[in-house]
Amino acid sequence: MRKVLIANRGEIALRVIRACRELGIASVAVFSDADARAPHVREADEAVRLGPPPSGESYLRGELIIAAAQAAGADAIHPGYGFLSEREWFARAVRDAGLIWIGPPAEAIAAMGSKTAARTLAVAHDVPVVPGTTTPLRDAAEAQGVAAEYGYPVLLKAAAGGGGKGMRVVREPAEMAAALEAAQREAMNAFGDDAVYVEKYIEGPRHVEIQVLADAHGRCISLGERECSVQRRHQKMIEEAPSPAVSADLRRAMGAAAVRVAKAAGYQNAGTCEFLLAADERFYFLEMNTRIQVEHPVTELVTGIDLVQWQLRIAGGERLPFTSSIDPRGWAMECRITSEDASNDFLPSTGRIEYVRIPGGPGVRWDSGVGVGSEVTLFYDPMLAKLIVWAPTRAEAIARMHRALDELTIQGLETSREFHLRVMEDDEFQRGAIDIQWLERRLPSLVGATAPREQVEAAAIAAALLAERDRQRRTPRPANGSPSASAPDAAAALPELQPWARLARQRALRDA
Ligand code: MV4
Repeated sequence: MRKVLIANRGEIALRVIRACRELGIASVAVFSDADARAPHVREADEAVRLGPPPSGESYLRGELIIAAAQAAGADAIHPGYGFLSEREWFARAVRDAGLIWIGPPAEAIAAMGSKTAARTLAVAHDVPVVPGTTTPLRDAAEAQGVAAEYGYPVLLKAAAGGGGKGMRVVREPAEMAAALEAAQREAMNAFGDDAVYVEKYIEGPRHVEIQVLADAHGRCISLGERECSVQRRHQKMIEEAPSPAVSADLRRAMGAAAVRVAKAAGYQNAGTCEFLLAADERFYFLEMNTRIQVEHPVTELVTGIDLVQWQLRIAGGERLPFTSSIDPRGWAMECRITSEDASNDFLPSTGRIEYVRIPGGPGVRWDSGVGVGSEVTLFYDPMLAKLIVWAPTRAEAIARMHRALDELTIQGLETSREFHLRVMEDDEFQRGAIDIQWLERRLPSLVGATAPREQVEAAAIAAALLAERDRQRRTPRPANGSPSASAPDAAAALPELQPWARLARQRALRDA
């Protein structure tokens, strides 16, 4: 493999470019008009324009992307995540065009695309799934019959689903007919397929997923789990590896189950098996994600294995040199820094990034697709960057993440930085007492909380400025002007405590 086209944008495009460079492979970026000056375009060896900003006219134009790869003389395509990464037809079209697809075979994508087919495959290979059906429900009466067998509550799910679309919790028989109709309608709208099946509803589980790597020579290993329970409306906000809820024995069992599913699907390349982990330590296979995931860096930091490099090497035919599954070392945590205002129901924020201070120091990794001058629009995902840390223990990883978030400054738009700081300060989060409902439950106290350190710092700075104003009033001003001449102005802004506190932190503490 000599040249790879990256059919994506933002941080993951940069991540792939970096892996290519380390392996001596040339890179070709693609871009929409919104991204003409984006970092991934500047970093790649070459770049090809796709079209106008909307994804449907740029990053989702598979045929155009394949033509661009051929014109550039690329011999492979890496799809990143999202966009075309899990489209069976695209994987097939890339292969049919004589290019290497850096991902699983189209057949493996297809095998995992239907949730009911994936369940059937899991059951056939002794992998636990949530009790339920594997065939589409005909009507409410049939659904009620199944629910009576497993006991309420149950969950109706779209067979073609994923991401929570077409899901309905049903707590009693009387709710069934309306819920089934709603789930079928939503499934038809989202996937063009109204097949809905039913499962027992698991209350308050964790979302734990297993990273696997499979080569083209029959070797498949687990790289352990990621804990992804801190999410809101199916958008993950914080991920970590390992999971505070997973023992070495449980890791072995879940890893073995994930490898069985992957092997049964004829899987190759990097993939992830999603599980629900119940409070009683039972785990249930949900689905397999047939792509590199946003949160892959936490696995890289605890295993020392470069997953994106291995994606490229596996696609090039190399054998995995690891003879067994890999155990984690230390603790890694990732915060997805998004352009959202957590104090305003995560309202997306847009604008030009005016200033960035990137955290650094021991154990800190910053995977970002934006920089000063980047325009953040509503065309794409609001994730600006991933802040990832490693430390020997979970408590030290949390302290390090807090320190790194504290160093981070992004000016020009609202970001999730303060939300993430509040989570790091939360006692339940610190105890690892999280599940998939935790964030929704905890949000009021998280965003309502005062920022203890920032308030104290703001008060300290205010006191210093007032003292300086008093001093200046008592001392004659030097003829050439004094550097603290602006102190009275700043002090006058005191009534606006919140914005002022932020400015005071950023300007006075940092740049003075
Ligand atoms: C479940 C469940 C509880 N019980 N299945 C959400 C999306 C899809 N991947 C499966 N999902 C769930 N399936 C049963 N039988 C709860 C969820 C769920 C969830 C799962 C993982 C991560 C976040 C979630 C948020 C809400 C619901």
